Amino acid sequence: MTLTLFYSPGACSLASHIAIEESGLAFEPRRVDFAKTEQRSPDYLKINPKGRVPALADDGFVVTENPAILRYIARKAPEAGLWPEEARADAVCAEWCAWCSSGIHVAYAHIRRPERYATSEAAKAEVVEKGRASAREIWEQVEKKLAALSTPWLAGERYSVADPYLLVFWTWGRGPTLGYDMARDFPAWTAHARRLGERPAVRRTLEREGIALP
Ligand SMILES: N[C@@H](CCC(=O)N[C@@H](CS)C(=O)NCC(=O)O)C(=O)O
Repeated sequence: MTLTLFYSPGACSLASHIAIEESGLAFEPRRVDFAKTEQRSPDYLKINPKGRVPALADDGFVVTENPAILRYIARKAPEAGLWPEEARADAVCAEWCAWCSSGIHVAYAHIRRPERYATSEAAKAEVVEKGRASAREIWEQVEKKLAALSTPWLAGERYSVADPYLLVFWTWGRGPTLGYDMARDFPAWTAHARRLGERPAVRRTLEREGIALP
């Protein structure tokens, strides 16, 4: 087996984990235990010196960062059709992946990881407070985009890697940090998450990570 996906249950690596499960490629899922800070262990830092998940190792070649891994998986398994060919759908898929990575995820990180952005306790508290406002705003922007969507999936009639990427943030929305009532406040997003939850590959991955279905 040449492909190994390093993930941590419930982390943003869920996007790459679902995508590789969808791809049909043979892979080994390797859990990185945050409780034991394995992401900063010397062995893991040899794989990803950034000390983060996900990382995908392919016969000595390592790729990190969800958007890059998602694209790599889609290219390795073209028959699975996980990245759109058509120019506009391609752009929409890339747009969602970029937003997930640099917008939605980062807004959330201000709440969960204020120590990345400030030093003193007072400054960290401000980062968290601002992060809460930004997260709500960005969650509402996602909801608005999904409510206006006329297709079942983000990039059109066909499922793409952008869909499981967005699912990560739906699960974080209902989690203890944000504690949103996703079904009540974000119904279009919840309908999208539930469509994902009907896919066998998504169900298998959520089960492996111990995450409840949407
Ligand atoms: N931009 C990266 C973000 C990766 C990232 O921040 N992963 C988090 C989990 S969601 C992590 O590994 N955190 C471990 C830590 O901060 O110690 C990506 O999209 O892959």
